[in-house]
Amino acid sequence: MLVSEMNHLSLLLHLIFFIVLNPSVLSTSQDQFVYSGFTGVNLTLDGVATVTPNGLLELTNGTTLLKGHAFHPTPFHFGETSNGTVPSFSVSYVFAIYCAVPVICGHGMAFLVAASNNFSNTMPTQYLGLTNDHNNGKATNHFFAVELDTSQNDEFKDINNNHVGIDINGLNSVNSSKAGYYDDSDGNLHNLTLTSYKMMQVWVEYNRDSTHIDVTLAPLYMAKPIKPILSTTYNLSRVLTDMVYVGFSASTGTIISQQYVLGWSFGVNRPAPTIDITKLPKLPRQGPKPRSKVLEIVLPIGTAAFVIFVGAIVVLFVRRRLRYTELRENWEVEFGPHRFSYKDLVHATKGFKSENLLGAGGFGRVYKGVLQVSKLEIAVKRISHDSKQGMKEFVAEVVSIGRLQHRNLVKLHGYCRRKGELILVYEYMSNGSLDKYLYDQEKKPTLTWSQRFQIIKGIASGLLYLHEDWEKVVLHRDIKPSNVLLDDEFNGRLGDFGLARLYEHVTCGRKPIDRTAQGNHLVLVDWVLDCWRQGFLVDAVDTRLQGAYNADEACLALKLGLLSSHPFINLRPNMREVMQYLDGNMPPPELNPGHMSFHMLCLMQNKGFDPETI
Ligand SMILES: Nc1ncnc2c1ncn2[C@@H]1O[C@H](COP(=O)(O)OP(=O)(O)OP(=O)(O)O)[C@@H](O)[C@H]1O
Ligand SMILES: *[C@@H]1O[C@H](CO)[C@@H](O)[C@H](O)[C@H]1NC(C)=O
Ligand SMILES: CC(=O)N[C@H]1CO[C@H](CO)[C@@H](O)[C@@H]1O
Ligand SMILES: [Mg+2]
Repeated sequence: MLVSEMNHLSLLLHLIFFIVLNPSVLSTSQDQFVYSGFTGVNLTLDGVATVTPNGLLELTNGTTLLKGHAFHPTPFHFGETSNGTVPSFSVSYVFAIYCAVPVICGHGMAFLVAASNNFSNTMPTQYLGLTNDHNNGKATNHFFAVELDTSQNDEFKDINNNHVGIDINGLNSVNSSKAGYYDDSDGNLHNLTLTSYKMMQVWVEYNRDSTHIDVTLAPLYMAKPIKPILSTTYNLSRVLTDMVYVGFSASTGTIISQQYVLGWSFGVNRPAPTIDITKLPKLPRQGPKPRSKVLEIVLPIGTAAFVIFVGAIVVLFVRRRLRYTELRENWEVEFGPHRFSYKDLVHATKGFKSENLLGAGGFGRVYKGVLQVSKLEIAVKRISHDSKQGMKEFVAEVVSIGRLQHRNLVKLHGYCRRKGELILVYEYMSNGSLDKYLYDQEKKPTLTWSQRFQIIKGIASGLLYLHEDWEKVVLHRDIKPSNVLLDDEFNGRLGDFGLARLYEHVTCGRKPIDRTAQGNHLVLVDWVLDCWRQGFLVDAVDTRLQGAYNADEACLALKLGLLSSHPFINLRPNMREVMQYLDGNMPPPELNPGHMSFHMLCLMQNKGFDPETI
């Protein structure tokens, strides 16, 4: 009575002791055990076999030509039943094999039941640490093993390099089968790769009565398949003795593989207890070092950001390039010094801002700008011009005009060309164009007579220079108040000369005038008549001048204007004479009123006037 109570107490204490000290051991007794992970488990290890800190039983460690053994520390007394018959037993374990080079792997591992736990006299390589070349297969070895063989050895008549075998006393398997399992639902064989480094479970069962040995294999998380992958009949009573050790053996050869056991259970005369697969330790990561979690997140985002960044830069760059693209041709090389870069002009005009717009005419818009480097004030005229035809000649003329230097001409600094566009860069005229004074009465002050007369003289002098002093005859052809510009000293200056040529046959709508001496006069006539009609003649009655003008000068201007447009060419004064009259170096000409019929005046005022028709 007392004895049995004490037994119960010690059993309970035992249980508590084990459960508290070693949570992975759920139950242990003389005829069964189960380890779901090996943390704190007392195993008898030799060779390179170790239990890792997180509870993995590692049989070999990744170094060549080594072996490792792990045994349950205490033997099992199989001979209890006295007649020496090996009892039924059952084992299950979870394993994984890592193979660095999947096509050529190390030799594998074995579960074994043996009379001894001393395997020091064995060899690594193909012997799996079970035997050596002398004792392989000898009855004195007294072991039964189930090999998971991952290399094919012809000397042992291996069927392939991925098989399960039943070994008695040696490595020439009694029976073997390629690794796999039979599906319970359809009975089909599914292959498994032992070296896949996937966790798999093995069940080995020996039946004492039938002497059947069944080996079943399945991926982890799969219930034990009904049909074993390998079955054989072998009376283990002829192999094993009264006392047996159970454990694992593995070896590496010249090629490395690593064998891990994650969980293990064993039962004598009962099924092996179920391994709690939720408690199994984690396998170490193998192969190339994986990227860290941070990198896994940061890298794609970083890459995407980088790609977007580069894309944006490219887009900006291309846009910038497109923004500043110019049209340059070989023939322009000689005009290099007169060529402006579009980029400079964009910067000078603050990107052609509307607040820099000076005005728009028949050819395009004119912008005020300041060149960044020289601080030179410029007027930039953008002319849309698609045709390439005549462009070379025109640019040549622009450049030759650019060489003109006269105080009554607006200097043409140079040009720039883009697709469909010609850009001319002029000297900036701070007081704008004459039309502003003649028509924009509110904004601008009324010009005094002396200012007006100075302007007339200036323009006449500018025209004279264009006609006579310059080696080339340049015709203006487009004289009108908006093309008479005023500098800071209020000198009249001619602008836009030569430009009409660009549109000679296109858009001007004006009859081209002969490049003859007579033609020159016509130009002046146009202008004087314009002034007369729109400005001076009106002013004579206009209160703006309030009679404050020199009657002689006004009369002279008028007479000159009319004379210059005299229908009889030989009666017209030439440009030099006009200049002399204006300067007062010659007495004013007499104007015969008889010559001035109303009809003639009409003729003279006709801008399409052609001398040849008279
Ligand atoms: N060099 C310049 N300096 C200052 N302002 C200028 C200059 N050139 C032109 N402008 C201004 O820009 C306006 C537009 O000039 P633009 O020559 O394009 O037209 P327009 O003279 O009216 O007609 P057209 O196209 O027949 O010459 C002018 O009215 C003038 O006020
Ligand atoms: C494996 O164990 C052997 C013997 O202890 C040792 O020499 C070797 O460095 C170990 N290899 C690795 C990869 O840890
Ligand atoms: C009438 C007029 O606007 N005159 C101006 C011409 O330009 C100079 C210099 O910019 C100014 O000082 C004048 O007032
Ligand atoms: Mg103009």
